[in-house]
Amino acid sequence: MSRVVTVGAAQLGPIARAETRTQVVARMVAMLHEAKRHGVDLVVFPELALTTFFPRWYFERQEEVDAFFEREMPGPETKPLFEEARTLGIGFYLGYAELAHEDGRVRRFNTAVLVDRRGGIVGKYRKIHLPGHAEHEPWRAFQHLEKRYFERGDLGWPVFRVELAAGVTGLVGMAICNDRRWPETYRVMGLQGVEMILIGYNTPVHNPPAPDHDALSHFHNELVMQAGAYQNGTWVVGVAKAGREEGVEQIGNSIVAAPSGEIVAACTTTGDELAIARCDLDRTLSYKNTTFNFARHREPEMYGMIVERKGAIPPP
Ligand code: ING
Repeated sequence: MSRVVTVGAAQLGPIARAETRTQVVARMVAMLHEAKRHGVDLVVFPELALTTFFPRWYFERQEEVDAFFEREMPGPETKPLFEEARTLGIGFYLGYAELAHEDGRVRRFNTAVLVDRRGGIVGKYRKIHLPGHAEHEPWRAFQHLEKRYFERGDLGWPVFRVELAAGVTGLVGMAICNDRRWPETYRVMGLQGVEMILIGYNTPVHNPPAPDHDALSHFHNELVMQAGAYQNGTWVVGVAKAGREEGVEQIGNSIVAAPSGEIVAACTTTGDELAIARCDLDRTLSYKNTTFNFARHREPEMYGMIVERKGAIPPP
């Protein structure tokens, strides 16, 4: 018995600030067609895939920031992507900046949606781990103002039961960029039986507060997703917005990690590139039923500190 979903990690190269959503959507539609030629069922695009990674800049005026946000999904410029995907029978993950009117106020999230093979939005996730800082820090070569421009996500990490390929239904979850560095992200979905986690990211090579980590950016990228996959018996698909974008070098290194933790597909450029993997969802079972049989082996009574304590408190 096997339940194979053919996945396309659709890495995007740089998106210039001046590039329009229509131009970016055209690049994505071209990747959907390449994916179709290779029998791909599900395509994963990066985080904030419709615009340049604008948190690298400090903006005085909110209107300048809001120009990077979507007020509806799909909207006029993204509808062609949804329609083409539906025509091709391909589902996809799309990261974008969401501006919503909820609870009587404007809310701004770093969001991803899961669209099924019929072009319908079947899942939404709003980024919970927002890295960087909230105030302008001119000492940095470039800013990372996600804590300024986005609210913390309020949807948790839901897992969705979706028909991912003809006759193949699977349990899919989503995360965004910095989420992938935190084990809790994977475990919350693992505790819902997740079989495939989709993660888009924009990761600068250089991290101003820790330049000594720069040389390890690929190692850390792979380490966290391989670990998350293995420790929760799930497939993990990580997809970059890559390359030198408005003067900032961002890693590519998009990968597909199997439940074993092995990397089974990878991009090797920093441009628009499709890495393809045949993912048998039943390969999760040998991990979920043995080593990581949570119901049999976990000891949550001993884990209280993980949710009760935010920062580390060493002994006196
Ligand atoms: N980007 C980066 C990420 O978590 C970062 C931020 C870079 C954190 C390097 C630590 C080291 O991949 C986003 N968008 O979260």
